[in-house]
Amino acid sequence: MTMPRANPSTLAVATAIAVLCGGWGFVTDAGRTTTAAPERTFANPILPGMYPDPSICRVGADFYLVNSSFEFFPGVPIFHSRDLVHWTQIGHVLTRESQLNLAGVYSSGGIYAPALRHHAGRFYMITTLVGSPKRNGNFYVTATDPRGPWSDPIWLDHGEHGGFDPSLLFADGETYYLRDGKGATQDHPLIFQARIDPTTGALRDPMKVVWEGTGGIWPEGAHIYKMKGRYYLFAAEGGTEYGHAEVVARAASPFGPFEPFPGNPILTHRNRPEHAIQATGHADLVELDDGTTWAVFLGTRPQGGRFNHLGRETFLAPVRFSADGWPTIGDGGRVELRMPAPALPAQPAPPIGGRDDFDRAALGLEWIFVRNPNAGDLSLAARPGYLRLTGSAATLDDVASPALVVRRQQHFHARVRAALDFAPRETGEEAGLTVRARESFHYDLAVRRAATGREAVLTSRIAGASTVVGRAPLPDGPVTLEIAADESSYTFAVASGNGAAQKLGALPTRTLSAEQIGSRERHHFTGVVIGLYATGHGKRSTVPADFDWFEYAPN
Ligand code: 6LW
Repeated sequence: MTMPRANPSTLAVATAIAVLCGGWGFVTDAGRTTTAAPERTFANPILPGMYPDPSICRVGADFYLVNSSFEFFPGVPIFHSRDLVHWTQIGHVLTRESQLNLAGVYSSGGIYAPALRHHAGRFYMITTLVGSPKRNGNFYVTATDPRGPWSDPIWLDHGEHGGFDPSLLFADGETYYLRDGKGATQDHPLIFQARIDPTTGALRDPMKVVWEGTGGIWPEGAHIYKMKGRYYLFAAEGGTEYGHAEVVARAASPFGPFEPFPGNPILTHRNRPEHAIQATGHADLVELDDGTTWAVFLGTRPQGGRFNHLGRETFLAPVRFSADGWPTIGDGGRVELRMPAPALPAQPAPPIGGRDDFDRAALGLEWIFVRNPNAGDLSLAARPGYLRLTGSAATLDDVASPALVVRRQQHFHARVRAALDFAPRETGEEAGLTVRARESFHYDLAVRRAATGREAVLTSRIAGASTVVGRAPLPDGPVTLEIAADESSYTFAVASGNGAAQKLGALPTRTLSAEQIGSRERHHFTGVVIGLYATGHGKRSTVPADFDWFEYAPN
């Protein structure tokens, strides 16, 4: 498949960055040095780790943002910010099985590309469920409080098959429902739209093709906005990898005809192969009271060449409009790891990571499960101060709900440790720490029982084949499991009692990259998660695994 040719943007950037949030020290005529307010900048990505397909909305001074969540439960993390830069997770949108049943959903299926909107006192989150043996398609849920509860799904498949990346526009007293749908070939879907009744989801018109994109593969992630007296249709194109881009078209009517911007794409790094940020696209916009417009979008930070293992992350950049009303994202479509910040009072968010002593009644919002968890596999109450996981028959290799709780790896450099009290009685009973990309790709640092006694074992599972990389006998008693991550490798170690950590081996990050996995599997849209697990390998464990604490320390 040929990637579309790059289309260099010819748009002149009209607005100087300094106008947005400037200030420089300068020497006055009198020789005194006056220091203006230092220029405020922010660091991209604004949400590091697996947070792709961001969608944003504003309610007064508050911003809310959601991301795709794939095979993970609860689904669709939701964040709040007041400065667009610092985000605090306030919950998940899909928290009940009646909203999200991931049984049988393959990894990198599940929940794709949500869109978040607010209208007349109500939040709407619309998304697609992919790969369920039961029911797939587009649906939305609503809430008056973004922290929940959110309603049960209102399905929008209307008897039609296909369609993904849905979005909503509330304008003109109407609710416009936009989504991808069938095109001439699978990788050239078309963008369809209809008006719907927002309370029932009923279509008020037949779905109609409103745009075909500019010719690149996978026109997707489309959103339509009413801005500056016109309807602007933004879409991603070029596939979600290194050819990714954002393009724009506009029309006088919400159903078009849409005129593409001659300077498209308005965001891409496909011509910057050496840049730290790659694969930029899939943007959503928000307008501020000061008249500025900002985009959140996905991007990756590949390591060691073109290998990204943290997944697609959320980035922020200003949107600038030319004199004739065409928008461009960043600096003529280019974005940076550090950019001038929005002119909003800074509102720092709690730091990412730290130690969880499992002393609270519920797990923190950073913890997620692979598919809907089985309640009997996990308890914070059975042994106060510990997270108790009881291994079920399911293993980490199965498309199932193993006794597994994970968090995203959000930093290239991190030290992850867990204290485990586990005395397996039978062969096959195992518990430990895993670095997971999907069922067929993960690294496990396990405690288990061998014929000779208890041991720590490091196993690498690559393309569905498991290899023991290191092992060490373990005396009885609690152990500390440790993973030291850097850009290129994970180093695994175990310590028992107060003893020194013993290294079991190091494994490459590259093997868990989207590029390496994607070359062997149908899709790989996710990034690495790290977490705690237990399994009985085909039968329920006779003893639980008690985790005293877990620490994720970026360094
Ligand atoms: C998302 C779509 C995409 O729905 O990946 O490749 C999907 N593009 O826009 C999952 O992130």
